[in-house]
Amino acid sequence: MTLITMESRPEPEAALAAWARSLPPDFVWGVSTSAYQIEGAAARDGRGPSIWDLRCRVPGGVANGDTGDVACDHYHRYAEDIALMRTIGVAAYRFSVSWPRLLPRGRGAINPAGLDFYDRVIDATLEAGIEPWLCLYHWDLPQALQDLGGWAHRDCAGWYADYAALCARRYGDRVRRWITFNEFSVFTLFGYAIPWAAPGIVDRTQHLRAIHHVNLAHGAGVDVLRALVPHASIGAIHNRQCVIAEGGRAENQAAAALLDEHWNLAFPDPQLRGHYPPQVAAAIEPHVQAGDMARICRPVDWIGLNHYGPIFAKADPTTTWGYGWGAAPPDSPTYDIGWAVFPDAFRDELLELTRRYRVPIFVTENGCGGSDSPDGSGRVADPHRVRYLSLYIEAMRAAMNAGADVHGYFVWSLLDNFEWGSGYGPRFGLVHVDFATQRRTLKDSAFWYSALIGNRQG
Ligand code: IFM
Repeated sequence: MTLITMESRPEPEAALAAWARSLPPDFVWGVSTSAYQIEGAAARDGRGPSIWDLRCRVPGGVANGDTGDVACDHYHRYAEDIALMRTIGVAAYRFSVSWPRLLPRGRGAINPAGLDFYDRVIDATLEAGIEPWLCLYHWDLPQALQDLGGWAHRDCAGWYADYAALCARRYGDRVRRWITFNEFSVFTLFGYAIPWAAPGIVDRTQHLRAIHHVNLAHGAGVDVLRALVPHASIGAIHNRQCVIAEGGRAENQAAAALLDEHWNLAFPDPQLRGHYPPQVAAAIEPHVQAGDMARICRPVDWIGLNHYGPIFAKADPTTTWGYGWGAAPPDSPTYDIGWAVFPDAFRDELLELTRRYRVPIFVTENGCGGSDSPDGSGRVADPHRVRYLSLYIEAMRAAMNAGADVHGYFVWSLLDNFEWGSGYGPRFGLVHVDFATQRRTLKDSAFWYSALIGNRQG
């Protein structure tokens, strides 16, 4: 690893650093990853194919024809990656388990090598003094279950519950923090209505059924975890970003309202308030059975918020739901990959979540994609990410000062990784990965974050 002198490291602003130090000791500073995005070893040791393995083989499915076959080779390099987390000084590591690594066909025969892998990850994380936060689902459905209908099939909720029980029985002795799903609305919308993700289906009915069955799976997962891991602290991760009508124009308002329901409300509202938002409720009604809302609305201990910036909607009659992705105002601040930078929207989202759902919040993802690369000395300077993190953590501070019930913050991501349909183009890591050599280099932002959170390794 390249050594960078103290003088050259970016430092957090004094006021922000002092605030971070003043937080209660149980405020959680962490980093996040997900299985398909980092593990690689896609065909090793008995792992079965996931919907993303197939998506990567669809022409045009992923930029540059990239795949998660090797990714960051975390499957073999997890110890090095955990050592990097220790160097940064995080208290928590959110990762996901690959369902097809444990159950190659989604149900039935168990793959012992897959179970062993997460034993090793969990044990090494704990040995490093870092708390593992285990997410059961970050988008990599076993392909064998997709062949049966995937999330559009009501039984998928039961298949998921069985998988959750397997994880709970195996890891519940060491893992306290459990997450049922990551970003419900992203994988259902982009998987079943707008074909930007696996399985690439475009169908209103399947989208509605997927929404409902994923909600049922969440509820079943909470019940399984409560029953099998008595000390579990259980949450679900929601992506929420305010939806703005492109150009503020009247003809885009209806599009923004419907996208807001699909993107921001269709999961947390039924899970935490017991009902769907109005337009979704009307459309989904044929797929709801007696007792379902009680099955979905199960008490959780906290919710996760994944937030990057606002999104923009425009009317588009050619799409499944009549809305499309709009553009940010031309003068908006954006980062490298074109996403809008609006820290005030993050502050408002934290306050709105607190008001609407009244459960503790962890920011489980926030971060900045770029095209970082090492300079001649091997240093990876990423001032855009340092600035982004600084602005957004400052916004979190403002939200907390105004009453937002926030208990932790995780950067997306520890490593540069497979960014789904964008392949390996956008880099989100605090750690640069040279995908040709798998060499890891701490970026300036890693040093900055380490200084902010009070690196235990000092
Ligand atoms: O890489 C993704 C992650 O898998 C889910 N949340 C957003 C990140 C950046 O796009």
